[in-house]
Amino acid sequence: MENQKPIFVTRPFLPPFEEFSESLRKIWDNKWLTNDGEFHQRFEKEVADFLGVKYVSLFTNGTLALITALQTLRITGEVITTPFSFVATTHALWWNTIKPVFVDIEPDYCNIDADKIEAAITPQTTAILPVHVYGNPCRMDKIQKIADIYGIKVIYDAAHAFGVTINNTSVLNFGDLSILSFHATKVFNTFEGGAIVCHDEKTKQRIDFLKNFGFSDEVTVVAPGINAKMNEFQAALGLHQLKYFHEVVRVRKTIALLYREQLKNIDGIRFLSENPEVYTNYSYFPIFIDKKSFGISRDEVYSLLKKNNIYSRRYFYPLISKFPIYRGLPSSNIENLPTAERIGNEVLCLPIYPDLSQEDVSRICKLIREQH
Ligand code: T4K
Repeated sequence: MENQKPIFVTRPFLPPFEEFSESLRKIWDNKWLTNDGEFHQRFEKEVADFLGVKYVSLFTNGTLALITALQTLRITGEVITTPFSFVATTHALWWNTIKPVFVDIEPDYCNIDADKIEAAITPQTTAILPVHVYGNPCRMDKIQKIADIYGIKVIYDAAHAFGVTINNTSVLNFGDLSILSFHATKVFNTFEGGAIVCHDEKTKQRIDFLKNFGFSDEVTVVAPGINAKMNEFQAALGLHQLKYFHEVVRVRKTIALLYREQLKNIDGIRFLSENPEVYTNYSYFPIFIDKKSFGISRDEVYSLLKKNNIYSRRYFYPLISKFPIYRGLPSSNIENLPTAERIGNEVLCLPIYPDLSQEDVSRICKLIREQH
């Protein structure tokens, strides 16, 4: 069993190579490799239409999109955010010399607990930076209400939420800005890549200046911008990927349902809640293992799978608030984050990607079930 091929938590979906090679040939012939080329212009428009949003600005990755989103709205002081995310969420604040203020999460979807945000607001708070964790939407109405009352901005880290809709509307239409990641490990990838979604042309223009060193024309620099442009190879891949997205989600859903079926009614194993108003993208398949009722801990299950060449991941453990850079913050105190602490110790993301066979899913489930 130990020589079986490794099964990773994810594998990128790629279109047939022949399709992409046609685009590669064009890029080679044009010798236009980056800086708002033909593929970039097309992808930017097509992805906005596909997602049902007004404006998209493409980025070379999600982290630079996040850093630039904060710059776009001139966010300073303190920002309320979640400790249960990939570390890039909080790093984006650090890069803007903004103080992160962590608020606990709710257990159903693992998103920031909207009921706890208000108590964390101070005169220095200028924005809320929630994450649609695993692609499940935050309580956006409640969050917007708070933002409106206090006159602060909302930037959604929607790195996991490509294509996710709630009541048939893209989650990206909420808040002031949202950012996406098109990293290789994401449900929609352009090798690396990312985007900012905004709702008006003026904001898009500012974002586009900021991602191109701050240039507004050949000789004018309006802000200390950065280089975060998406190149033609990434954009060309994105165009091909769009065609396959819904099929990719359909296959991922089949795998998710299989896991739910084969791991159901086991004491000590819990799934994420499901929201019938949401079209989700099944970007991750987390389970939550309660050692007391299940018998062994999450880490023991993780190690057992690893021994069998199955590489599940503990997204998001450790909490961001535990890293040395952030653990000294008052809001990192464990008493402030009891649910995040518990979930961080219970979560295990199981492999999910289009090429994962049903036999492999069954083998993973069997290994887990046998521990109970
Ligand atoms: N906000 C949130 C909420 C995020 O989750 C992320 C990124 C960001 C912001 C920042 O967006 P980007 O700047 O990344 O666009 C991965 C990704 O690197 C990261 O993009 C992602 N979140 C995070 C949740 O996961 P690792 O360190 O776990 O990746 P890695 O290299 O261990 O890959 C996991 C598995 O995927 C591998 O075991 C095998 C497979 N894999 C990976 C790559 C890169 C492949 O099969 N092929 C590949 O090319 O961070």
